[in-house]
Amino acid sequence: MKPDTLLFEIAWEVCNQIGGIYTYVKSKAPAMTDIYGDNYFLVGPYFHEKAKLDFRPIRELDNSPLSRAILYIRSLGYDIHLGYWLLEEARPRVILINPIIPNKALNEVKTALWQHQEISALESNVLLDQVLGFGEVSRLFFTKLIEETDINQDIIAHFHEWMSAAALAELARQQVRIATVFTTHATSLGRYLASNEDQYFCKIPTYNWQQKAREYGIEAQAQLERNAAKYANVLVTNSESTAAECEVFLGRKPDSIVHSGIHRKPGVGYEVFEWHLQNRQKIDAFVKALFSPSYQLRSDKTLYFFTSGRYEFYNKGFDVTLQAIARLNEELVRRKSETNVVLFIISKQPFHNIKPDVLEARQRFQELQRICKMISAKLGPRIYANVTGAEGRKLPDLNQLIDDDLQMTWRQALANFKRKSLPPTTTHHLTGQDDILAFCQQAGLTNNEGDNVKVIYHPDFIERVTSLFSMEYLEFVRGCHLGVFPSLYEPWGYAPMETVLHGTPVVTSDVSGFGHFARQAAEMEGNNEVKVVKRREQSSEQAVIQLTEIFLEFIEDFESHQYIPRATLPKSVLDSLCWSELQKRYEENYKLALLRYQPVAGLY
Ligand code: 1S3
Repeated sequence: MKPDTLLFEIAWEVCNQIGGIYTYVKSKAPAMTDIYGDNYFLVGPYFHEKAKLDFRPIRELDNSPLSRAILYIRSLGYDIHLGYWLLEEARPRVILINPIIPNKALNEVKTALWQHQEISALESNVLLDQVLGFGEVSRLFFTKLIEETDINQDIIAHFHEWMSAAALAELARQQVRIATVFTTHATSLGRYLASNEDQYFCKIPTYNWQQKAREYGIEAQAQLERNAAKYANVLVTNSESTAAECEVFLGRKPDSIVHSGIHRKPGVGYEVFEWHLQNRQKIDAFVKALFSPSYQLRSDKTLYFFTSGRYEFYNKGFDVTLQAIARLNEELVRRKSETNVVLFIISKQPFHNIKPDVLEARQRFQELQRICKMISAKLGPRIYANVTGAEGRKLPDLNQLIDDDLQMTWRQALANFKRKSLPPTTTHHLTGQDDILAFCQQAGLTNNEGDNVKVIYHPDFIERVTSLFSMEYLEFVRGCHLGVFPSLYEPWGYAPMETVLHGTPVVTSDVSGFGHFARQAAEMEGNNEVKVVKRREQSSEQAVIQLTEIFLEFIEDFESHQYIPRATLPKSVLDSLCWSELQKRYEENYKLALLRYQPVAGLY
């Protein structure tokens, strides 16, 4: 590849976290900026509230072709931003495009879509309109950029998922001088069918994509996705099972399968255990803050389970996790077990605000911690001062050492730290009905003192700055005891992968690309760290039974002190999942795209 090749990666989740593609672009950026430097750009949608978190705009544009293309787009009245994505490990340059365009322009886009690709977008929805708006502005941007650049300069546009790729077919039709790669991380039909059709995976080869798209009301979306796959110079996906969907739903066999990777190998051995302990203490503090005003929950008898991911209740297996956890509770209560489990559910749902009760409990707990520190600071010297000859072996009566002021402060802090109601099951006030909350209510998972299982639903992704835990997501993962991901549809599966790679035991499913891969690799090396729930051919009920058994086994190991708190994967598996390795596969695909790209007339 020529050293001055420009590479653009376009994804709906750049600076916009929704699901796994966010983790994909974020974790890949450091490797890509290392290789391409200033010639590497990420392109995503501009949403003001999200962009203000970690996007730093570049206000002064130079006279480069890229700046000229940006100024041109602005002169057309569209909203486009150039800046940096402030990631921990890299600062990739980012172009954010406001996907909301004026109605007149949107209608023209829809007319062209019908005329050139016979896709009807009349029955639109908010997402589809935004996707088309984003597509149009990105098409104009790339077209102008090519006009402004030297004819010998290679330019590659790598699109991810249908939402970012509405421009792709039109760029091909207009023979714009740009090599294109399309990576589909899932298929639209797969997302719908997996949770609505029995035996979905067995039936994939029999489906008629058009009929199913019509049935589920996603024709325009499915057609856009199909055309992106059809007209990309190279088609890539992330696992064998998504490749099978591509052939049936997108009408094209992928040129290559590249797994989704991680930035760098996490630590191993003792340090992993240390990190677990440190982070677990932070989770302990959060749980204490939430539960102690109602009743005591002993940290040494409590296990932290969690599930996380895009809010797809059935696809991500939230239903199976909740049902299994409810059965686990019944069984632990029946056994009069002393072990408690707190299940955290981390996802993203619209909410009004964090519950004031939760913020207050956290603040009061911090106040209590401060007072405890103050008491110990005062008590220490008083204890030394009371050490005398023969009596020195006995600990003095501590109550005698606490003066009235300290007693009073302590009592006041405790008095404030009481609540008559149960600890909340959700940390935020949600804006609407929610399947997770509805299930917890109906199953009686409402954090009663007599129940062994408690639930904390955090309907926002964890970021150190905004989250209630005051920790990064991966620190939270490290502090937990078990990650639970019995997905029904999971083309790859970042959440289970990141969990086990950061040393936390994990349950995934046999439909997860990662689950399948890890199991195969681990079995070869006689390693059994990744537990797999069967979802491909088993009913949900059978999956619930299997998961409940896995939970119980885990707890029995914990109670008999046989539980090994940290998980590992074989080194060969870890190495092969780093972007530094996987990126080489993309280099091959980029070369292929450049080779294949040639402006052929009469493409349509
Ligand atoms: C998709 O993100 P999702 O959570 O919507 O892409 C991820 C990255 O390739 C993949 O891990 C996941 O299974 C897909 O579902």
